[in-house]
Amino acid sequence: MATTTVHRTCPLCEAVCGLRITLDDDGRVTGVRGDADDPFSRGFICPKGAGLGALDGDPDRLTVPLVRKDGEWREATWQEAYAAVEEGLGRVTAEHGRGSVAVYLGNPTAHSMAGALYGSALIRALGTRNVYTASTADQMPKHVACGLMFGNPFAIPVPDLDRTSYLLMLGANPLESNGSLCTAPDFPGRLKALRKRGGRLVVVDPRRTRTAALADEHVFVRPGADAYLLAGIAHTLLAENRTAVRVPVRNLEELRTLLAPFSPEAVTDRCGVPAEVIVRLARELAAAPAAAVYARIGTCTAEFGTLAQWLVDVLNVLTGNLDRPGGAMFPKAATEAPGGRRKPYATGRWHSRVRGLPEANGEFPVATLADEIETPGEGQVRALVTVAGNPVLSAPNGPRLDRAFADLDFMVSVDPYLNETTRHAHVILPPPRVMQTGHYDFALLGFAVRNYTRYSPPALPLEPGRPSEAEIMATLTMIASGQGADADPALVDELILDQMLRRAADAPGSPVSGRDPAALRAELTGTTGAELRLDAMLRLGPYGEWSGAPERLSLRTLLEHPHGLDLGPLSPRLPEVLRTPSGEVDLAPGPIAADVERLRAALPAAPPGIVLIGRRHLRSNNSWMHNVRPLVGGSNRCTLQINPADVAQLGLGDHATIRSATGELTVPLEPTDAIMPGVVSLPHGWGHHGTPQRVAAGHPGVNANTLTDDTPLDAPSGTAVLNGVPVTLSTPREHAP
Ligand SMILES: Nc1nc2c(c(=O)[nH]1)N[C@H]1C(S)=C(S)[C@@H](COP(=O)(O)OP(=O)(O)OC[C@H]3O[C@@H](n4cnc5c(=O)[nH]c(N)nc54)[C@H](O)[C@@H]3O)O[C@H]1N2
Ligand SMILES: Nc1nc2c(c(=O)[nH]1)N[C@H]1C(S)=C(S)[C@@H](COP(=O)(O)OP(=O)(O)OC[C@H]3O[C@@H](n4cnc5c(=O)[nH]c(N)nc54)[C@H](O)[C@@H]3O)O[C@H]1N2
Ligand code: SF4
Ligand SMILES: [Mo]
Repeated sequence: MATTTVHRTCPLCEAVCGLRITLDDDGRVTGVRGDADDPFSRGFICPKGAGLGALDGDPDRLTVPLVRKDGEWREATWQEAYAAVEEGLGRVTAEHGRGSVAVYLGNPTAHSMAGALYGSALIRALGTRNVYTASTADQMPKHVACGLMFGNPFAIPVPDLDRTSYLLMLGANPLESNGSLCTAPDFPGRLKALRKRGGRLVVVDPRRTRTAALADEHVFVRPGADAYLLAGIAHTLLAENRTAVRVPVRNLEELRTLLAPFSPEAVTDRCGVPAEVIVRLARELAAAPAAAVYARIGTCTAEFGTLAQWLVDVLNVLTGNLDRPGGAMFPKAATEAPGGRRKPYATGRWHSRVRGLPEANGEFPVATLADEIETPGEGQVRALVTVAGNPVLSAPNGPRLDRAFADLDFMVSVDPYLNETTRHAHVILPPPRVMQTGHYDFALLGFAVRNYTRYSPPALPLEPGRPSEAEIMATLTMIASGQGADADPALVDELILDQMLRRAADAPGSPVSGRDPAALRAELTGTTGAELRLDAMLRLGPYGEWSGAPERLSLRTLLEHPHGLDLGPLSPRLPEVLRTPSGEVDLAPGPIAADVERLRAALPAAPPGIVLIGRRHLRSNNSWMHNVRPLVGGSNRCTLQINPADVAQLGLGDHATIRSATGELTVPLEPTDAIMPGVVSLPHGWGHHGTPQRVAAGHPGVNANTLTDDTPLDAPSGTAVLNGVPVTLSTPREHAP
């Protein structure tokens, strides 16, 4: 049988690896390998990428829309499904107003063109403030910290992995996750290269992970206490006069005052790291020729997540490593929008109805979505739109959301699967296969450790009448804005293009200043609205054809380079990227200073008994790859890791009942001395009950978010506390001797 070979970016995680994929005559994927000609990933591939064919061809993926009436699912045409959405959303907004519709955008929207290009248009068209995403179970603390320090929540420095000589990594396990907010294909190889060139890697984690095993040093930390450890390091740098600030800053003296209570001796009991280790880490960071501090999910979804993220970059600034090669640097993405005004970054511009929680980046905490659905009154959420999300398994107190969703008047989900969340929808709109979908990493290339760009056009055409996910999103936008399901979805793109080009032509310093927007529009190429918009962003971007940059990037250039284009190592970008009113890095912004008071107040608190944390597995991806046979089984299991000393002390057998403030589960134990005593770890994304996903149903596991509490939050960002959850363990009745 004949085969076709295509080269495309893997859409499954943040590492953006290039893949070489073979397809047979029927369009089935017959083989997936790393793309050796991709200048960034250079042939790297992980088991998930290798399983892309199985995922793409999963017979349990939906191929037509489903509509649910009187508890019965029925296959529907696209016209019928859209009409049902129009009726359902129309009914709820007519009765309860636009604010009664909530929207939840899940993790894959950060990987898809549809999510990047139409997510905010849909939100605007819905005209609601009930906006929720996976970010408040993830990286929102980093956005808030960077918004306050740099004036731009998306100006997130990344470790310059390939040139650093010292990397202090906290709460990240890239040997399983392949990296996050640090786009680096072959992260494991890049870490090995760091050590090979004489650099030092220190990993801080309550578990001795595979990443920790590869490091020069592993430091155990009490869950949720990273902010204390980082404050202790910063305190030491200041106390020992080991600072070398090289960027414009304000509030250095204020910082000194804020950190005064957090000497290594003061924080050691709270974070579980010996004072002499804290002092040594500070001295090593200060002495390294180039060093970077990098912290991820384990430090974000924690009680003091925003403070930890702030302290990470405080350390990068104090050691002179912010914005210098080998330190923590700001990438320059090919689609970065030009310009941007200086203005104060603020959260809490509006507040949630029930708990009065501040918005951050225009979102409310996902931890309060159930409150907004369950609590009657003016503004109660009665309808929900979910796109690429599975909050029943991914949000804190998931079972409560499960019950709340069952009570909605209307719900529509854009998702390829009927799963734990979408089973509550009245309409499911399935996007087409990965191979039928164009791919550009608008979000992730902004966090890449080398400047790089690559576009993957669809490898296969759509079946006649089948919309792309971009068209599904554009149609939902049309419905939400009142133009109706029959309106041409391409109008959404034309409207956005018109605004973008007009703004560029009007901006005084812009490379196309004074040009006719219609003439600019006529220069654009692309076969879809998404491609036209990508073309416009590339041309206006820092390497763009219209910007007069030597790379002269446009969609055409990217199509001519199917393996991607290297745009060089990261280069210093300050003060250009700063958007603070002062034009300086703010080391002690007001909301941070206020939250430090919370940190100080909790300093003497005795650490609770046993606490729960999460973990990831290389062959898993949040909740939605457990139906791919090659990826499940073996060590990819939903077990509770526990230190053997705790097993003995609690007299446990091979299972335990684990209880928290919100729920209880019975789980198989996996004793291992790789985890600290007093800490247990359960992966999230499991608990597959009541879905027709046949492989997943065969090994359901349990929903770790039964145990995570939706009440405590990282105050400044509204992020859920998924790590460091107090629990108790006992022998299950049915397992008692
Ligand atoms: N294979 C795989 N890859 C993935 C995903 C997946 O599910 N599977 N998910 C993707 C997503 S959505 C994301 S956001 C990224 C996340 O990418 P990473 O941030 O690298 O995530 P994890 O692998 O969970 O590593 C987090 C580590 O934090 C540790 N930890 C827990 N609590 C604490 C704490 O309080 N302090 C410290 N210092 N450490 C703590 C855990 O033991 C764990 O080793 O991964 C992405 N990639
Ligand atoms: N306890 C605990 N909970 C956690 C975490 C943790 O570490 N511990 N991690 C948190 C993190 S970092 C994250 S990002 C969240 C993730 O939270 P969510 O985004 O809510 O959950 P996912 O499991 O990623 O669900 C993705 C959904 O998108 C669908 N999907 C896949 N591809 C596509 C596509 O191309 N288009 C569309 N429309 N849909 C698609 C899948 O079928 C699935 O239903 O979970 C969070 N929850
Ligand atoms: S590391 Fe991520 S991007 Fe690379 S092949 Fe694996 S899943 Fe795909
Ligand atoms: Mo995430």
